[in-house]
Amino acid sequence: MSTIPRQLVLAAAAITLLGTAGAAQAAPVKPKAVPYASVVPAPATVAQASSVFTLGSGARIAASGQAAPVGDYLAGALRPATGFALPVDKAFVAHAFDPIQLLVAPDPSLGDEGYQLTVNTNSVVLTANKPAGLFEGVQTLRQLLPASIDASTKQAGPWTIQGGRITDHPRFGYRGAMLDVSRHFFGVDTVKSYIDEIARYKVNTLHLHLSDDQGWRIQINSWPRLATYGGSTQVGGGAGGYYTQAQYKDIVAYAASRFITIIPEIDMPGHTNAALASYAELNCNGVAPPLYTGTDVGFSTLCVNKDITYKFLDDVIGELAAITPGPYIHIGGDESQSTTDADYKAFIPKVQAIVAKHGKIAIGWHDISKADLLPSTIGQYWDTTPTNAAVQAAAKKGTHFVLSPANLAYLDMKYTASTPLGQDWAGLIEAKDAYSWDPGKYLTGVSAANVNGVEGPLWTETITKLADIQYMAFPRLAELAELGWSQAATHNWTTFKTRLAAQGPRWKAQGVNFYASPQVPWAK
Ligand code: NGO
Repeated sequence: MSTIPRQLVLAAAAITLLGTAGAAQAAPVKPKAVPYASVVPAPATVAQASSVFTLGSGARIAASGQAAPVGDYLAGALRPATGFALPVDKAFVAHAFDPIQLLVAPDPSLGDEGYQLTVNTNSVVLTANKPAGLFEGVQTLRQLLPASIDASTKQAGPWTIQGGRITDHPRFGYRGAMLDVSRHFFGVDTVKSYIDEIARYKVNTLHLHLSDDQGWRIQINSWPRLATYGGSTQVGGGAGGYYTQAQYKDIVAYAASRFITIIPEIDMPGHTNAALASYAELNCNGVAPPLYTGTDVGFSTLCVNKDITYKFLDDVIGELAAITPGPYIHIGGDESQSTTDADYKAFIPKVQAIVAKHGKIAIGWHDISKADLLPSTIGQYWDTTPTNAAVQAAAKKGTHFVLSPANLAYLDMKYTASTPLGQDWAGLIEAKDAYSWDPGKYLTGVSAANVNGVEGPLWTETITKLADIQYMAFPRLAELAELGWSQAATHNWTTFKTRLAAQGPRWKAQGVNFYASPQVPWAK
């Protein structure tokens, strides 16, 4: 990892000294730029030079063809704090006079999300094999500007970027966050804000936990009471809510414009009280239970032996698949304590078949490993110990996993005993703990080749607003994103905590309510 070259620091110090001594011809002081070593997640290859680029008020951004939407996004990100017009030049393929150039050009070595960023005194050139890579490169570029770039109002500048070259690509293809919108409901704007914040750390997946005992949060036209009745409350008895299909599509499109795939989850066969309360015929005894606003788990189950259950799931998954362009439908499958083992093992294959019929790949909490899995089905590991016989057996047959160990990756765990929000059943997760594991080596008997990546779930039994989401997610989601993106060789808490520290002023500028862990030497 490079830092500011020592000679540059010394030269700057010498110039300052000359200045105070009142020297006649003081050389212009090079503006201070953000060192490459403060980018989170750490890029794969970094070569910092001594040149510095300064973004001027007349700057244009060249971004034509496939690069154009990313150019618009970059301009939108930089306009508020700079106050510059930053027109996006879409007419040329790399306009040589535009100081910022975004280019999609075939380079398989960069893969789907890799990019190369080259900065010298006169230009910033970002190239990628795919638009997604360009977008991830833009996140790096934003972090190389002073933290005040993230303010929503005009700031002073100067808008410097350290010269050099970064070549980057991710370690894992799946880098996710999960938001539980069932225990407490969050509106479209809150979800969009969270999408914007997670995109900064190259997170590319947002899993929405759309149903649970306490609330059903997505309109299903063929079973309308799921949302209108099943979505009418939440933990503690508040009003709840649900997304119309139009609102869900809006979230999906917004996420896609940030290169984030939405994964909708309908939890089953347990965690289904909201559905069971909405339609009596889904219950084995034909009686609908009351709505539930507590926080117990494991008490509900769909009626595995009724045909109507599979008609219901076919309708729900069919409607959801039709409005979900991403490849996955999450089928939950966790904590089915009220379903017999035999029923569970019969149920999971049937649901996988329904998901496949609608052209999607099933993901389920790792509990599904005890059932027969389709080769494409993915497990999401959430236990607190790395050894699990059913998971190992499934991996041996080829199942891939996304890792969310509850004692390392759960964003709803408290940081310390005095954290006002969250739970502690899986333990306390301070900043250092969240970084203290290697996803490639975590699961006993499962090779890194079977690990698709990581996800930070935020369960919301105690979380009621955006500021709470932010407080639990940051800094830990940025740490998890680094474990997912950065190469194993960069893994080092001592250097990482300094990089993480550089995010503090950025979150402040963005108005993000982060937890200022005493383990991190936060930059001012
Ligand atoms: C568990 C449980 C959820 C809880 C969460 C709270 C899983 C996969 N199922 O994780 O219902 O909300 O813990 O931390």
